[in-house]
Amino acid sequence: MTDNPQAGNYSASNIQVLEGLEAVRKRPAMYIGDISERGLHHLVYETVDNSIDEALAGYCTHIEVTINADNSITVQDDGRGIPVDEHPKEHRSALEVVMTVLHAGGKFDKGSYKVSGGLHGVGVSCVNALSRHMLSQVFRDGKIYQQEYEKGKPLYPVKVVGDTQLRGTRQQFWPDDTIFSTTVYNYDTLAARMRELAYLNAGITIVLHDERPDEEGNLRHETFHSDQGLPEFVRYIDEHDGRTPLIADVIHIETEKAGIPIEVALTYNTSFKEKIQSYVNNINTHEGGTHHAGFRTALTRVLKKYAEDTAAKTIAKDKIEISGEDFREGLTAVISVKVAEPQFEGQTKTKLGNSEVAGAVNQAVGEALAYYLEEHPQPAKTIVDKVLLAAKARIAALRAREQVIRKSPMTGGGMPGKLADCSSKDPQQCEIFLVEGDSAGGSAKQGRSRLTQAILPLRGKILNVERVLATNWHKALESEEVRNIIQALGIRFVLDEKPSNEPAEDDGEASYMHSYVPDANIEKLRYDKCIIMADADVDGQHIATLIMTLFYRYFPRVIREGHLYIAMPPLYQCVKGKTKRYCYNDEERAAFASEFGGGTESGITVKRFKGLGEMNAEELWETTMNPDTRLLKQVTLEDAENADSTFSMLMGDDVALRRAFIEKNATYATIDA
Ligand code: 0RA
Repeated sequence: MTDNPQAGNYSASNIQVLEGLEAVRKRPAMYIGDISERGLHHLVYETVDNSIDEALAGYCTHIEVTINADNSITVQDDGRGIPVDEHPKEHRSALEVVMTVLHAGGKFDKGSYKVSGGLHGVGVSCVNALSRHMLSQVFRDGKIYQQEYEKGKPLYPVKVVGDTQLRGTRQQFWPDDTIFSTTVYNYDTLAARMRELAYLNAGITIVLHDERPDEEGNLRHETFHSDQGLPEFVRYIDEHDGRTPLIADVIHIETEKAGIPIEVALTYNTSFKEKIQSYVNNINTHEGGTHHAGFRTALTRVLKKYAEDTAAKTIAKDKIEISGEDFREGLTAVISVKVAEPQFEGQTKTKLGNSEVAGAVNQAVGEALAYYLEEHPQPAKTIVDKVLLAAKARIAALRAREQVIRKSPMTGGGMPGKLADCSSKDPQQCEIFLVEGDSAGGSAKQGRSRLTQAILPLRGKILNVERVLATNWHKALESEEVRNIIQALGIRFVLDEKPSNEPAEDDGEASYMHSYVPDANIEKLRYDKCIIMADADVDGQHIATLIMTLFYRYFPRVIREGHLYIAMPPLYQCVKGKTKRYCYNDEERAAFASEFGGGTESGITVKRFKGLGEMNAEELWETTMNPDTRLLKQVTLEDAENADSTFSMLMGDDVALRRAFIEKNATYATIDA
């Protein structure tokens, strides 16, 4: 490939193209978000999105994605194939233009407007620029056309390499390991996205293959396909999290308003959780936005009217005041809209800003929901009953919270007795460790740097919070352990203000997905970093899940603004002679063996850390607390959302699902031990 005689100066022919590719390689994060594992996976999404576009245009039904044994990726579809004829202006094959010119992807398709596309909509040329090697093949008119590239530069002009009966496009790329911090793909991450894409685009079949054998030598593969799309997606979400349906139907809305294609599916389950996932052009809008706001507005408006029309007596008798959040307890919904020129805002650029979308979704959902309620009085009554119950429970919980806050004013300087505070009062340089377990708490207190590190031990009692959080989660604030955390962190709840998260229902603004929680005021947060320190075993992970869930529900701002972390203790200590090194994963352990043992571990002493409690103060400092050497994982809203789902599932009604989860994770624990 590289020794192709034409490779030498073929690529030098277009200076502008080279400059474009160079810009991508210089600032990859600007084009694909970041260069971590996330960015690496983004290359696949970008490539698959092109095939999805071809499917949405009606020409493709099948997409095969393969993680090859060498961690290169192949994406093959059965579409029309990227055109290969000479581009009239560029005097090069259209394929070459698509592969090497930024944003050239959709140029050839006049009729259909491009709505899919990765989060950054950068085009496959970025994938090419960030790959040390790429191979494009087009199956068209009985021929196989191909071109190869290195770091985005063509090695030769598009050529015919054989005959074929197939039709479609095949892309294979090898991500550049001088750009990405890792080039190892994660099957589960890709599977989750392919599943999501299959649900979002009914009728398309996506097959994911992993050609890297697992421990037993097996190769994984999965087929993702949904006939109905969103209604099946909503069912899947509830089943996956172990929630029980409240009504038998999934309400499905598929329409177009003001030129905006809108699809929504919603249903209710018996839990207390609100789960609304929204998408714009197949991109998950984690932070919500105008489509999400329009949906909420319609739901509140229509259900409120229906409840007032049909349950007037109960509402009057019990003096119930229904609030927006009451309509969303136990609601699971997926919203998917297609917007021609989406504006993404917010911290992670996953919040839709286009104001025209709010009204369109509001109208579409309002009409369909009103119709459904009129036509289905039985499930409609079940929903209204649940809403009224939610309102009553919320009012009762609010009273309880007021009681709690009166009892222990959280504005004062009093700190929980168990807190070993740091001496610095500058939040910028302070951090707090939330440590599970008595002995680890003790070692942490001794081993810490007193100036900047505070320790708050959490006793086994934190687990009592669990049941409350699962059943009547408003009441978790009454737990002493939770109050200690709130007090230590300096978080304040303001009682008298209308919670800032409950937007005027029509404005289409400020609609965070998580805003059904009266979010805490964190202006007075006393620590820049709040670090969860728990064992790497099943129990430790359980506690970490619980604490993340707690933060996610009560103080998501702490997470959103990047203050929550998880400490990552090492798994091993490797010693050879006088050299001692902590290894945080198996790769580091293997690297130590190859560096000091010539590839074997004979002569190397490997000590496995079983838990934080086993380390003395000095070890704990050295391995887990010392800011210069430790490994911390910053918790993202996505992580916390997943923790919340896991938590709900663990505490949910589905015993079989819970057992399967525990067994799966317990297996890892035994393999580890
Ligand atoms: C524009 C025009 C035509 C095909 C495509 C784009 C196309 C692009 C990709 C990217 C991945 N798979 C794809 N499949 C098709 C065809 C126009 C024509 O044949 O008339």
